Amino acid sequence: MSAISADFGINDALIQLDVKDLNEGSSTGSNNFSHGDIIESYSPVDGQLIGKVKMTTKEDYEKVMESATRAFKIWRTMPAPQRGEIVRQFGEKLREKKEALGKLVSYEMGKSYQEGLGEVQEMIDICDFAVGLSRQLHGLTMHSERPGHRMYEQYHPLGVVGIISAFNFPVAVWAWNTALAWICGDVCVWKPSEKTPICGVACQNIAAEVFKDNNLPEGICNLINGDYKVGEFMTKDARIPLISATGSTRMGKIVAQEVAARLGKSLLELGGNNAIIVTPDADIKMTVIGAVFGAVGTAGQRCTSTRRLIIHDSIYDQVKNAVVDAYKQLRIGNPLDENNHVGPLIDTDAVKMYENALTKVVDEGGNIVVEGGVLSGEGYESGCYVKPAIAEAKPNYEIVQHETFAPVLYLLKYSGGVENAIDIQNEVAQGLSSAIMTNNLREAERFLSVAGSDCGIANVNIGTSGAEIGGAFGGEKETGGGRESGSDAWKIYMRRQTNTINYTTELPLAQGIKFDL
Ligand code: UN1
Repeated sequence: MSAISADFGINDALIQLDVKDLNEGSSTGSNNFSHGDIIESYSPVDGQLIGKVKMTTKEDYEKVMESATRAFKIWRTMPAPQRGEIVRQFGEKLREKKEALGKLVSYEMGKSYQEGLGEVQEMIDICDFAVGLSRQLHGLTMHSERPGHRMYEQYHPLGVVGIISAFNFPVAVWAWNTALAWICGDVCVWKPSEKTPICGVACQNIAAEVFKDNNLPEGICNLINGDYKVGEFMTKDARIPLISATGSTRMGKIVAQEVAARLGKSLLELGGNNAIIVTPDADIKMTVIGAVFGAVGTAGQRCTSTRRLIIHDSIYDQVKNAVVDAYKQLRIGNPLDENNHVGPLIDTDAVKMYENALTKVVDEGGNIVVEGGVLSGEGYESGCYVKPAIAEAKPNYEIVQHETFAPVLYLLKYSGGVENAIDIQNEVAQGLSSAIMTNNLREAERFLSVAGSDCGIANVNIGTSGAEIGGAFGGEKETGGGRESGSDAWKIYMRRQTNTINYTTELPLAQGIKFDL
């Protein structure tokens, strides 16, 4: 194994987060209800067992729901700015534990330590955002058509919010949901990915401590463990008005149907197939940084990872050569070692999908320009380390239409005007993130116009990944249509009520209807 650079090692982190001797799920914060089969978490970094948790059985789940429902009745009556104060304290705790949690994220998920820290930073940022928002949950006041009447709208909490999150952002996506849901007055039940359960326990511990310190009920924050069957407890449960789910489009379609069948609401953040358009007016140096970080950062396992570069034919060779050269600098290895750029994939199933994608693109006529492959030998014992690969392809290849959660970048060529590149970009089923590299105002504005990118995120002169929490995050089409984190995404966590108050002695009806008795 390559040496871990910081003095503060993974063991110290596990101790600080109270997940060191996690054995059979004995430490899931204050509400440890799970008694089912054991899930073992192995690190993709070195293949070592990190800890074990127990799955949540149906009976366990019922206890969680009882606790959550009870807690909601108390939490919802607390003024929103006071709830904001609790979220502020949670953000402070995250600041204290940033290194430890960042390290655990890196070790359990496999992203670089820097990215692990960045993920915890997103949690801190959303807490700050939520604290301010806790004084701004405002509705509108309208003019009534009737004299002596006042009409306005207000927002109330929904109740129990169910959160299903993915392995690739094992802590931040939960925080985006939970920080907002909490200030809105909701309580949360969270099922993290069964691939990163220890991150879930660590977060639960941190949050539980804050609620305990403030003499608040433990059921405001709840953790359940398990696979999709445990998720189903929530998606089919009419006591949960909102399910926020992050993961594959396949999973999202099932969740959407189950939740819709009981007329619940769902907030879906699903697959992306994100492209950067590179026009003749692009700054090549910036393009290379944006494209390489977008394609190989988090080993290509972000929803916002760059999967396609759509390059104008006049600069195609120049851009291709610059990106290929940059790939030669990439160091692949232990993500806790800050010298490395690329860590492992999450597991060997992900490695198989990566290999299949490379075989498929060649079968379809593609041309590999940066060779892929699975690494073996010292430091790569987990079998999860792969080489970031680049293939020249055609936009209509089946594999190019598909989201492969791995560092595989497709180079596509366009000719003529920017509208042709936009057409290629929009041809896929997914609609999360998109970018254009250009110094040409007309091209940039065209890309952002109604006839431009059809994605939830459209950037100019930055890459597709690394969205800030202040904006609404999410995408269209098969990405699911949900919006999380910033802007007015809070509204999905609340129910809107329209109130009309008559302060006269008459009872005039709306629409001028006469109803004399
Ligand atoms: C995800 O991959 O599910 O924009 C979330 C980004 C991050 C969030 C990604 N802020 O890449």
